[in-house]
Formats: sequence, C-alpha cells, structure tokens
Amino acid sequence: MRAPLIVIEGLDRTGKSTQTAKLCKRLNGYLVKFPNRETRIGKLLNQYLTDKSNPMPLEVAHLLFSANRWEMIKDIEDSLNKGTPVVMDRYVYSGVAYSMAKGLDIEWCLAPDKGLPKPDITIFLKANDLDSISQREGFGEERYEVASLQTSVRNNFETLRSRFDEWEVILIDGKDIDQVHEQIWKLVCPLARGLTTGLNRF
Ligand code: DGP
Ligand code: NA
Ligand code: NA
Repeated sequence: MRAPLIVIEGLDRTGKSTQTAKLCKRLNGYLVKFPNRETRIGKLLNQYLTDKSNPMPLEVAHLLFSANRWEMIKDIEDSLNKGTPVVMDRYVYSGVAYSMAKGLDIEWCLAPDKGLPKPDITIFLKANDLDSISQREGFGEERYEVASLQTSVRNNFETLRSRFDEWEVILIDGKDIDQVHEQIWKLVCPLARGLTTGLNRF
C-alpha cells in the first residue's frame, strides 16, 4: 500500500493555503507548498516573485519553478511509500497555467516536469467571481497578481482540466472555509485508506 498524492490548485488568493493546511491536518499528511521558497532554487524564485523590478526570461523562470518541484521529489516519494499522504498547495499545473498565460507553449511547459509523480486527485478551487479575488488582502503584491493575467490563468486551468482525468472542481463563490473543506474531504476520503496501484508519472 502507498499513500495518495493530493493536489489543490487554483488562482491566487482562492484559499489554497488554508484548505491544504486543514486537509493535511485531518489526514495526518505531509504538506508541500509550491513554490517552496526555502530551497536553493526556491530562494531565487522568491526574489523573482517579490522584486518586480528584477525580471528574468520567462523560460528561465519556468525551468526554475520546475526545478523547484524536482528538488522536493525524494521527500515526496519517500513520504508516499511509507504511507504518509502528501497534500500539495500547487504543482505542475500551476507551472503550466502561469507560464502559458505569459505566452509559452503548453507542450514546452509540460516537458521539464515529465517523470514527476502524477497526482491521484487534483482539486481545482474555482472562483467565477474574479473581482472578489483581487479584492482580497495582499492581492497585487507579487509579480503574477494582475487581474488580466488571472483570467488567462483560469482559462489555462480549464484547458488542463480537460486533458487530465484526475481533476475535480469545487466552486468556491459564496462558500466559507468549512463548507469548502467538507467538499474536499468527500472527494479525498475514498483515497485516504491508501492505494494498491503504483504511482503514475507525467
Ligand atoms: P503562491 O506562493 O502560491 O502565492 O505562488 C506565488 C506566485 O507564483 C503565484 O502568483 C503563482 C505563481 N506560480 C506558482 N507556481 C508557479 C509555477 O510553477 N510557474 C509559474 N510560472 N508561476 C507559478
Ligand atoms: Na500568490
Ligand atoms: Na497560497
């Protein structure tokens, strides 16, 4: 038996951090947030995201985000193999959706992540009301937090959703934290006992 790999995706300020923390606690799992700003590559990404006056080529940023996922791969696989569920706050799909929004090609974007473990479930927290997101506290502080870009990112997530079959969508408009959590729990519960199938790969 191995533990499930659970991913929560969504636009900026949709409550991913709150929901992944809550879910992880309930599952007694291992929480992995991407980008992980503490690693060697993560420190570069943090600088890129917070210092808007200091750009880098899109392709370079994309490859660093991917490298940041590869930096964590041993920890993730060890955790799954010893039976501890992994809950992720963003993953490959954020990598693709944000870089596509900046103009990069989908196949090019997916290539460096080829070989990473595929989630057993990806839950997309979807907000139809994008205005309410951009009014949340802190929105606009970082590089990608621009309303027009978020619209494009959301469309790219829809493209990914039709291509990858482990996707589930939860509409968050008008729901409170506990309501969204219970919906997530319903989806995750059947996986919580563990899986007999091996890990799939991108
Ligand atoms: P967060 O720490 O979750 O707020 O993410 C920081 C910002 O970086 C957010 O605007 C989304 C963006 N982002 C997250 N992961 C990736 C990625 O893999 N590639 C790109 N290009 N952007 C990402
Ligand atoms: Na953000
Ligand atoms: Na977050």
